[in-house]
Amino acid sequence: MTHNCLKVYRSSGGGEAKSERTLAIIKPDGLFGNHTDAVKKIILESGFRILKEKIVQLDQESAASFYAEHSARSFFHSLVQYMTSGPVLVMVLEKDDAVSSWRTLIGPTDASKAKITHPQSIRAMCGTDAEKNCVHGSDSPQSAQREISFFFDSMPSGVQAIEHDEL
Ligand code: RTP
Ligand code: MG
Repeated sequence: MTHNCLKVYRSSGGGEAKSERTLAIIKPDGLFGNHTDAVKKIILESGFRILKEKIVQLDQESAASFYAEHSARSFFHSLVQYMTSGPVLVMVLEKDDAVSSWRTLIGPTDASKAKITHPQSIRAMCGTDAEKNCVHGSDSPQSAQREISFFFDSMPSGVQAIEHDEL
């Protein structure tokens, strides 16, 4: 039996490290731009384990549901259009402090600013602007649990899984 937000507390020579899971997405611009291999290389070299992955095509209802917290924002409609413009690669990543580690690795939301302030970040590498920023990362352990469940437990009917050779 697996747990979506499993935390394993263990001794690590003086401190406690917690193994944690987060949801990462390579968004349509990342897939279209052939950035998948480069992003996955960074993920693995940073010590994450990719526990699960699949390519899916979101429809408007499922994209809106995934980003429901932003439904009142001016950019919401455009965000839904963007996230449904092509397939996305969703991954469950695991390592100590996975949520914050992955957020640090991807960098600021606005990729155009990330190119200046965080040039080593993933969004600086493959994002474009405040919307088309190549990758997603859960913003808290609670969000990670919801988002992992969204894609891997109760797949909404508007999420179309696409054949993936590596699985
Ligand atoms: P994400 O959820 O995708 O990991 O991104 P985030 O936490 O860094 O940013 P968030 O505030 O949650 O926004 C979700 C996504 O909405 C798009 N966005 N567009 N046009 C805009 O001003 C704007 N602001 C945000 C981005 O695709 C952002 O990742
Ligand atoms: Mg967010």
